[in-house]
This record gives sequence, C-alpha cells and structure tokens, in this order.
Amino acid sequence: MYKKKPMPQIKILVSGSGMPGVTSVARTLTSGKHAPADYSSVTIDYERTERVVDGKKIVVFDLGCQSAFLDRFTGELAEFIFTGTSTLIYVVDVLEIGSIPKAKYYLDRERECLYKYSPSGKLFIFLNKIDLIPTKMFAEVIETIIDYLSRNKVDLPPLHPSIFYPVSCISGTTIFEAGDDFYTDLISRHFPGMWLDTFKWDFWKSIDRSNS
Ligand SMILES: Nc1nc2c(ncn2[C@@H]2O[C@H](COP(=O)(O)OP(=O)(O)OP(=O)(O)O)[C@@H](O)[C@H]2O)c(=O)[nH]1
Ligand SMILES: [Mg+2]
Repeated sequence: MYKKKPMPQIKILVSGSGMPGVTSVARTLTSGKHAPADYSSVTIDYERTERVVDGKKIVVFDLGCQSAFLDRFTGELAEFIFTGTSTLIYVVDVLEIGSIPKAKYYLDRERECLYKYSPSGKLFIFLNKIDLIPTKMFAEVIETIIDYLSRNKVDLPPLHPSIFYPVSCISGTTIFEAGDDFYTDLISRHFPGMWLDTFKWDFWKSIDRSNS
C-alpha cells in the first residue's frame, strides 16, 4: 500500500512566564506584521501554527505562560515538548521587574530541558515591550536584566550576550530585526542557500496543506 512520506518537521518553541507577549511574538514572527496593541487573550496550554517552506513543515508552538502550564511543560511533558526542538525563543517582559526572578527560574528550567532533549537546539531571548521603557532608562534596564538572567548555574553553558534581543511587538522595527536573525539561523541549519527574502515570503504566506 502506498504510504505518503511524512514531511520533515522543524519545531520552534516560544515561551515565557507571566504575560510577556509570547503569543504576540509568535504571531508577529509567523505573519511579518506587528501584533495589535490592544490584543489580549490568555493562551491555554499551547497553540500550534504550521507553515510549509520548501517541502519542510515549520511548527511554531506558542506555550501558555502560567506557572501551572510551565511546570507541566518542564516536568511531566518535558520530553514530549522539548524533543526535536530546533529553536527556543524565550520571551521576558522588561516592565515586570518584580517578576524577573520567576522568568529566570523558568528560563533555567527550559534551558535544562533543551540541553537534555535537544542539545543542538538554539536559544534566543527576547526582552519584550521595550516601547514602554522611558528612553533615559533604556540602557540601564536592559543591562540589569541581561546581567541577572545570565547569572549561571554551574551545570548550564554560559549565555552569550548576543542571544538577547530587546524588542517591541507593537511598534518599531526591533522585532523584525530579531526575526531576521532567527530566520537566518533557521535557513543556515535547515534551508542552506535559500535567500532570506524568499524564506520570509514562503513562511509568511504558506499554510500547511499536507493533509488536504
Ligand atoms: N506595549 C506592549 N505591549 C505588548 C507587547 N507585546 C505584547 N504586549 C501586550 O501584552 C499583553 C499580553 O500579550 P500576549 O501576547 O497575549 O502575552 P502572552 O505572553 O502570550 O500571555 P498569556 O498567553 O496570556 O499567558 C497584551 O495586552 C499585549 O497587547 C509589546 O511589545 N509592547
Ligand atoms: Mg499567549
């Protein structure tokens, strides 16, 4: 009996704790358009968005940000969630300074899961909502957060400053510049030789038609 060959899959996780803008980042990166400023809807469990580029399925998982979900994703579901992950984008809310220790706690748990189940997976950390930081405080806020999140536990590899991206999903170009680095990294590992503009065109326009 003829069996259709399964399409190769590229798995992307977008995660974070609180309401840092995970869904906004996931939607912006998969559409090429800013997230609406007044958008608000709590992600329950996780949502997946599929795109097909050059015969490969890119699956973006938007992981719910409440502790109950994060504990499951990094606990009993860790192997299921993190196995085969190409990229983890971890989103941190730059305004919620009081919640940064919690954001770091889940960042470290997710890094441990990534390291265990997908050791070659890439990590990007998006410091989101920079449009809400007063200009004169920008450098200090960003430096303090990067410094805190980079404090390392001995059993995890150090975080290089280049993986941190201050972004806004609702205004400016920062999210698209960060997106370009994310796409370029994906291209280098999964679509060698493809032009960035060709990739973006296919990624934003395509939907998964493999089951139709
Ligand atoms: N000012 C500003 N607001 C943002 C930005 N990104 C997201 N938001 C707002 O932050 C709120 C939460 O955004 P979501 O994308 O739903 O956040 P989430 O991390 O998916 O949170 P949950 O799924 O609810 O746990 C919404 O009101 C967004 O409009 C940003 O870059 N700047
Ligand atoms: Mg959400």
